[in-house]
Amino acid sequence: SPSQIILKLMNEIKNASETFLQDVINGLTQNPKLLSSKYFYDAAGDKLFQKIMGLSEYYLTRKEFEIFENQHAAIFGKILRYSQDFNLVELGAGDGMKTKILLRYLRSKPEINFTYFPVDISGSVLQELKNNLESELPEIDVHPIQSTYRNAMKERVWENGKPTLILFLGSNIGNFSLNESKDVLLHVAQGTQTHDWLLLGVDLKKDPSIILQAYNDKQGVTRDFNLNLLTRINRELDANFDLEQFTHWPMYDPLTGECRSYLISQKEQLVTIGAANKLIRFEAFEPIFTEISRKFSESEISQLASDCGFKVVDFFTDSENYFTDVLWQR
Ligand code: AVJ
Repeated sequence: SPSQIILKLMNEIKNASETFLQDVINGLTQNPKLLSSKYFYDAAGDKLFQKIMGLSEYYLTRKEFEIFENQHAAIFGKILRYSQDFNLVELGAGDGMKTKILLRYLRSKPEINFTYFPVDISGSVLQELKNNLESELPEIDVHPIQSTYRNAMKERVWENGKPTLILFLGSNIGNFSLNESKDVLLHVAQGTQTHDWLLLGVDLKKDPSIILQAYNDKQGVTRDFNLNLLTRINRELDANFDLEQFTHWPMYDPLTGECRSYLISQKEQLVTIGAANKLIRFEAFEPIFTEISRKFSESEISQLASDCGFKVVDFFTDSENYFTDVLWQR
């Protein structure tokens, strides 16, 4: 009944804000302090990330766009030879701008039959994507799923016996530690059948200065994106972070391929998290670790594939070798 649906929704919202509060308190009472980058993406964070994707320093989106524009037929050639009727699942779909190139291509082929399942933790960005596709590509069957990657792969609402192609684009896999990324990809493997496909967008190791600039743009959009996490905590968890007293500090380690972002407390200070009635103490210049954006070499990608039960079918790479979309098969 309608009232049951409303109760269920209210419960989901309550659970989501309780986990947010728990994660924030857990992270800020650890040493070193940390916050998960998955909480960047509220409505303001979605807007800031869209702005980042348009920055000249942020090459990732542009390069993946180039790969899709020039190589979509080659990418799908491999898959379509196998089946023309499949589920298209996208983990971390976001606003789906790049994916639209692929969707347009698939729609232009009358023999192809597919349903698109975009998965994202941000409800607002999924709604935007759905509205956009309804007006631009109304023939496409779209089933948005608001969920984490892990839960989506556990629940698999798309399961219908047809082959599945999972899209995991835009270097989203880079947001995890190496063990976590294996864990996520193992979940993907467990949630697929033999012969299913994964198209994984990975940022390649390259000149460290190019990487660092992508996370330290001149206009300070990435700084605002990082700081927005504190704004979100202030608003949703009744906290009182003073944004003037925290600075954005990105760094790239060419050895591990990790680009890490921190927020640095500019002085010794106390911050109240009202929703938990807790005080958090910061030392002068104490960091909060907020994000990891991992870069890989091709051999590391191949190793990751075999560790997670996939075979590498092919690498699709841009003209400068900055970014790759690698096709794996179970
Ligand atoms: C959306 C995770 C791919 O790590 O490059 C952009 C997010 N963070 N600038 C990335 C991000 C800072 C982005 N991903």
